[in-house]
Amino acid sequence: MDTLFQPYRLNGTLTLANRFMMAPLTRCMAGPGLVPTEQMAAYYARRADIGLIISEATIIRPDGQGYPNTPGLYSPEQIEGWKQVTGAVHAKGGKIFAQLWHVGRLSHPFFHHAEVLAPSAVAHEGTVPRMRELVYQVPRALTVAEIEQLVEDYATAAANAIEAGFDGVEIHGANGYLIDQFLHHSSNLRDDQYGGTPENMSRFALAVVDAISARIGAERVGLRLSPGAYVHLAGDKRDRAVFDHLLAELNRRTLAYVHLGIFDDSLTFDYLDGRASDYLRAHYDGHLVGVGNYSAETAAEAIKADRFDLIAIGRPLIANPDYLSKVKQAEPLVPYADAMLAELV
Ligand code: FNR
Ligand code: 8K6
Repeated sequence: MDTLFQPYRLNGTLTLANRFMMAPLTRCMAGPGLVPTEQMAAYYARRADIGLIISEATIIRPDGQGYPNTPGLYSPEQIEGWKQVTGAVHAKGGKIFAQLWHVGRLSHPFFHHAEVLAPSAVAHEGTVPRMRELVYQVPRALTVAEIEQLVEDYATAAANAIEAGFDGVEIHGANGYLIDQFLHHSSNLRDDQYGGTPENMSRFALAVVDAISARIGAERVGLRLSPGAYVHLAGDKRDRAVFDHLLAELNRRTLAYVHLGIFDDSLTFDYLDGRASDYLRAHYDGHLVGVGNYSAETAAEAIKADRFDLIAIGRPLIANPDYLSKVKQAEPLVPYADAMLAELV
């Protein structure tokens, strides 16, 4: 357990106070204009003793929205709002990255009165959570020019994050959202340079990584990935070759870290020969962040067994703003319950 509380050097720019990260947690509490609020600043500041906070997923532009009241990073007002958050976290000695998000086909015109865009015209079957009357639509397939514009918009949002005082950004490439939709065969049916082969299917993710790295420095960039499809899209055994290629390419770059996107890391995937975390460890050479139903104890065991380097904690940090001090002092934790999502504590 002691190792978890020791500082951890990510690179020449970033050393974390400990090996805990706050997992990105959508809370749907942004104010009008999708501007972060004072309450959000106080919520994050209460958790500033965590080595690195990853913000709730934050949309890079209006058509990236898929849930009500998720914050953005594209307007001057949003940048100002985030300054309160980053300022409050820094005042308590913490570090915070912004998670950059576009939901692709999981958007709905309800939010932005524009088209729903995705790699291919394949709908996700279902309805928007918390807004069950909204059925997911068949998206329009992006043109190459629109894909290039999206890459540019990700880079602009990353620059906005730095302007807003964030220590870096985590690219949300996981959980079946836009970037992940390019990486899986069930949602990417393209036959141009963005589909059809592992190299082509990885192209968008790598273009976003490279554009953001060029803008703010790779040492300030993390990437979240879900090599095992488990939510919002179906897996396909051919996806394995896509992630093999993507991770080999990422090994030639120097990102701050790769972070698994999953809810429960005990899940196994046939086409990954087991857990997604073990697959990432075997194929990615850089710092790896584990996540998914871990306690501090089970995380410490996993880190000792060299299964990953850092641990992201999600639901327990919703239930326990003082998670770190409780764990340190071996005090009991308040169990998480979905009802806690109604309030920012
Ligand atoms: C999440 N998760 C999530 N993941 C992500 O990449 N971006 C996000 O905005 C969110 N939002 C979110 C909201 C809520 C309410 C939950 C419960 C989860 C997934 C989260 O980061 C994490 O992977 C899981 O919660 C698993 O970790 P724990 O909770 O078992 O520690
Ligand atoms: C990423 C956007 C999230 C929007 C809010 C989600 C609220 C989720 C409540 C979480 C409960 C966790 C249950 C595990 C889900 C497994 C996924 C297959």
